[in-house]
Amino acid sequence: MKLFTAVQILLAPLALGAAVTKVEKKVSYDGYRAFRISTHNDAAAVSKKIAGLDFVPFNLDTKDHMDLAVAPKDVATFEALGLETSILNKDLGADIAEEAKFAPYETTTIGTAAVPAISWFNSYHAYADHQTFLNDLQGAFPANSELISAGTSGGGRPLYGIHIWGSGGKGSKPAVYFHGTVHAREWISTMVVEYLTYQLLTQYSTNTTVKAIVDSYDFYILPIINPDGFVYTQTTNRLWRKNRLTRSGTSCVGTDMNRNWPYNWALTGGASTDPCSETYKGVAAGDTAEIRALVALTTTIRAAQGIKLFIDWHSYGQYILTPFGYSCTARPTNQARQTTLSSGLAARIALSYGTRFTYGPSCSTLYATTGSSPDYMHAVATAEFAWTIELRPSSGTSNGFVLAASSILPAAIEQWQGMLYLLPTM
Ligand code: 0X9
Ligand code: ZN
Repeated sequence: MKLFTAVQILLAPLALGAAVTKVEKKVSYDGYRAFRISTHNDAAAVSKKIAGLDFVPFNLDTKDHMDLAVAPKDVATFEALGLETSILNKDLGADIAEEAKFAPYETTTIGTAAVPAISWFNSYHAYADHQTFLNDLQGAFPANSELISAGTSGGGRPLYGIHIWGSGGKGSKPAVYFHGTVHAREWISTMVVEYLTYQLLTQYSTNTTVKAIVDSYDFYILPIINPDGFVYTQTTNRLWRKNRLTRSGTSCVGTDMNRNWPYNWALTGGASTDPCSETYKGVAAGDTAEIRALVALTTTIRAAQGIKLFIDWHSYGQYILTPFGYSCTARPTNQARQTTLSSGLAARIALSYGTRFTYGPSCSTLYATTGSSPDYMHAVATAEFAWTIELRPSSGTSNGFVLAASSILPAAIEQWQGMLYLLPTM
């Protein structure tokens, strides 16, 4: 693990010349209409009917329903198919335009240091501002935090993050380890992970519960582990999921980093071998720059302190998913404890706004995945708990990945309340 100064992290994106090959036209979703189609356990039949239409699929678990956005030119044809549908959103482009109204970056002061203002959480933000946010936040709390970087992405961007510790001193406690934005389009995960970081640091000296939590664990938090994909969602295609790795022999770009971790990667059924698929697993386990760097960081943390809790923050669907993804029957040896804690977490999350989170083992609750991070973290990095949290919205509403900015704070507050239960209880 390398430590970076604020200046180095800020300047890093300027050194990207080699990765930028051509300027692509921004993808427009204006007039795209989002639908939910009931599939009644026969998604193949639905897929056959809509083949040939221009649409963007949203969900990977299509047993019950398929959510998708249909291009304006095909909406009438789609509606004439007579499928059992409901409209999720009339104009995806309009919501994307609304969501792109980023508020200017503002700071306030704590003592003499500039800290990002809480208004940060009123809108989404440009990639460069996310780096400034973390640099400024860390800069205000130098006594118990440091900036970290796991390394660099395929496009040369830093896999930056923050390490926070308490009264026991740096590196003295088991680790709580968070990853955000592995899937580029899941913008709410960036904001929620930043909010949790913000609360841990700004409340440490005033809130006894927070002090006890930070004194018990070393936090390693990386809000954007897929920076190349994230930047691409802001410059070119809001609904991009994978990283931006190009490979020989295909014009399709990107590997799904949540299918690339080196644990049971070779099993079939939980990922795609097609480079054009949204769940493309790569050619070999861990053959992306990001996963190689994150494996190294994880190995270091594990060796130094051990990992108590890992959470990979995603959207959407409102799920708390425990291992395993590779098998629907395999269970961790501490399954009973995993169930108690994930059910307790769901209950605590619901207390804030009534938001319902479904919990359970990931394969049997949602679908099979191979090479996903929680399987690796639990089985290889021996994290006691290694979960996926799929944030708002629920799978039954709205536009999925495009969540209105007015929902950022509620989505973050309910998770913070959840953490105030989970971290002292586990
Ligand atoms: O497919 C994924 O990687 C995650 N869902 S998302 O829509 N955010 O892409 C879910 C991973 C959870 N693991 C399993 N379902 N096995
Ligand atoms: Zn995801």
